[in-house]
Parts: sequence; C-alpha cells; structure tokens
Amino acid sequence: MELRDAATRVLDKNWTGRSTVPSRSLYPHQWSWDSAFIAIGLRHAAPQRAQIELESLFASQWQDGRIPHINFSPSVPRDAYFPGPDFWQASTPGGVETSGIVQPPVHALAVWLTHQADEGESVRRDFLARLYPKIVAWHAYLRERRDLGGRGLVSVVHPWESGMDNSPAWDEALARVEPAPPDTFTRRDTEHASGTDRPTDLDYGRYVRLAATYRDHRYDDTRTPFDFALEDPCFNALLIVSEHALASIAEELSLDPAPHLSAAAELTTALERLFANGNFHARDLHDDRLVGADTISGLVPLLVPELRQVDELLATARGPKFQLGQVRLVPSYDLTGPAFDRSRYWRGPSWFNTAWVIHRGLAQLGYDEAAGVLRDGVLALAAETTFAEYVDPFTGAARGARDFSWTAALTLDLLRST
Ligand code: 9WN
Repeated sequence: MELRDAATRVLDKNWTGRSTVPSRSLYPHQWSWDSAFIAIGLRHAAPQRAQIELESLFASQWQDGRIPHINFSPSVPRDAYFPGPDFWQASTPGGVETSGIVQPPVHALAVWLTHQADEGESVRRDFLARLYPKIVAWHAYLRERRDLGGRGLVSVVHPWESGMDNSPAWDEALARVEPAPPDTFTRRDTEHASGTDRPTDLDYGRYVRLAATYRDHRYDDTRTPFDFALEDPCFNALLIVSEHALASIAEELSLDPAPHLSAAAELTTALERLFANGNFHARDLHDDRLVGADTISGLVPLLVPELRQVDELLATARGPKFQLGQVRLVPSYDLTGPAFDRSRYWRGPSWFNTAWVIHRGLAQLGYDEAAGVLRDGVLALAAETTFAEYVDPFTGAARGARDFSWTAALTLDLLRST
C-alpha cells in the first residue's frame, strides 16, 4: 500500500466523529497538542475534518482560557485511561469533562496551516473568525496566569504539560516530589505498551501527586503550592511561533496583528535567557537555575523566526549529543548524557513530532539538504514501523504504540513538502 494511503487509513481508524484519538489502545481520548499535529496532516486529506478536529478541542476550553491537555470522550469507559475523568474532576460550563493541566501551545500554527490548506472551506465555515478569540484567550491565560517566574515566560507545573513527560530535564525537580503511594492508583498504560518503553512506577507516583495537589486547589494558579515549576524552551518557543501565526490570522481577518508581533518579540527576548552552552535549557523556579540536561526541547527554538542563536544551536544538533543526519531522526535526549536510555519514552528515543518541528525549522532557515535528509528519515521510519509512537535512535526499532496518529498525520504533511 502507498504510504499516503496507509497514513490516511490510520487517521480514519482513529477518527471518532469529532476528533482523532492519538492511539486507540494507549490514548483513547482527545489530547491537546496531538490534535494540533493531527490537524496539520489531516488538512491535506480532509480539510473540513481538520477544522472540526481543532474546533472540538477548543470546545473543551475553560472560562479562564486554558485548553486542557485531555478532552475526555464520554463514550469511552471511565477507567480506560489513567488518570481519567474521575481523577481530574474537571469540566467546562458546558459539561465537557477534561483534565486540568495544559500542553504546548502549537494550536495557532495548526489553525493557520489548516486555513491555508483550503481557504474556501475555511471562509465558508467562518473557521478563523470563530477560533481567533479563543486562541487569544488561550495565549492570554498562559502569559498572564502562568508567568510564575515573573520574567515573561510560561512555566509548566507538571511534566505532562511539557508533552515530554519523563525527560531527564525534570529529574532533579521531580526528585523533590513525594510520590503518591503505589496502592492508591492503577496504571493503564503498561497494559498497552512495554514497561521498558514507558516511565517508571516511581515517576508515575510523582505525576499523580503533582496532579492531585493542583486538583485539590481547584486548578487555581494563584493558590496552588507548586512543587514543580519550570520554564521550558519547547513550550515557550511554540508559543512564540503561535503568536506569529496569530498575527497572520489577525491580518487575514483585517484585525491588528501588532499585539501578537510584540508578544512574540517580548517572548523571544525572554527566551534568550534560557540559552547556555550551545543549547536552550529549562529554568527551575525552585532555585532559579538552568537545568543541565541537554534535551530536544532545547533545539525546538530553531523554529522561532529571527532567532539569534541559530548557528550555535545547529552546531549542537549536529554534534555528538544529537548527531543530526547520522542517527535516526533527532534523539529526545543527549546521546552522551548519563540518563540516556534508547528505549524509554522521552529519555533518548526519537519522536516524529519533534523531527517535524526541526525539519520545519531547517527548511525555514534555508538548510534544504539537512531538511531533506530529516524528511526522508521520517517517511522511511513511518513506513518501516507502521507509524510508531517513537523509535530507537540507533536502529529505528519501533517503540510505544503503533498506528499513532501524529506520526501518520505528519507523514502526510511531509509527503507534501519537498
Ligand atoms: C500524558 C498523547 C500523549 C502525548 C504526550 C506523550 C504522552 C501522556 C501519557 O501521550 O503523554 O499526557 O499518558 O504518557 O508524552 O506528548 O501528547 O499522545
């Protein structure tokens, strides 16, 4: 079967009527940043469905503007995924059950790219005009309520908020968190994926504790005593990219793009404070220090327009730590680092969404050859692994789930680019 048809089939299989689950087995609900990546690919195969994907995600938006990281499907058994709706105890005024934490804000970019894929359909459905105020509220929530360090960057308050759950960048901060006792919850993920590919039980205990504390303070960002708060480069870089996309959306709607451009400029200046030793690093608000670990999150700013540190960042990407062009895709963590694990989740394996981001950054900067190598790598591995969730960076062996939606979607997107 042609790769394009195989990718489309995965997205059809994972479509629920209003949105796409990341994986039928492991993640049977709608996830926030997954939906953005899914729409970016789906726009080529089914532009209207891509619009509906994003609209259904924004239907889970809270009154304070946040987009929760999970929008729970009422037709899925309540205990199919842990932590499910009974754990989070959160819902919108309209009764949509959700989680209470967020994920990286790549949505405005997805909305803009989805619009561009079929402008006629977008205008007919009033797509941009309906989503614009919702994205504005989402970004305002992040910039006003989540600038916990007071220096113009958003903080994540849970490793899941970064989208890179068990990244070694979180190890030190997480070690300070008292884990929830193992007999107080039941993991579901290890029923669907190998335990050696997933976070440890100890990490899970800490994830549960952090989420329960936030929940018990009604997700109030001013009252919750956050034991975990870090400024993450990937999260903030994607917010900058999304502010640029929002400026384009505003222009298209004959509105003023200037506030979005100045937000992007302010965030970019603030982001520079996370740069050290050739890479961007998370800043831990606990001791106001940059975390030492080199992770893929630090390379994501390559996508930020007019970034001043591009040359140093590219040298790091091509150097021994990430070996861009010599290993499969881009490893999630320093290949020479003490915590490197080639199989476990965000501690070494290469992921398709981050490869897509780096590819887009390289293409935007005019590094066509390097972008082409990465694109070919994504397409080859997607086919070889039947759209795995992530892969071993040395062998390309599949890890985690198969028939994973963003892998299929971003394959479709890269099949369209040169
Ligand atoms: C927790 C859905 C999500 C992705 C994340 C990935 C993983 C969830 C989990 O799956 O996280 O949100 O249960 O491990 O780390 O990036 O959005 O695909």
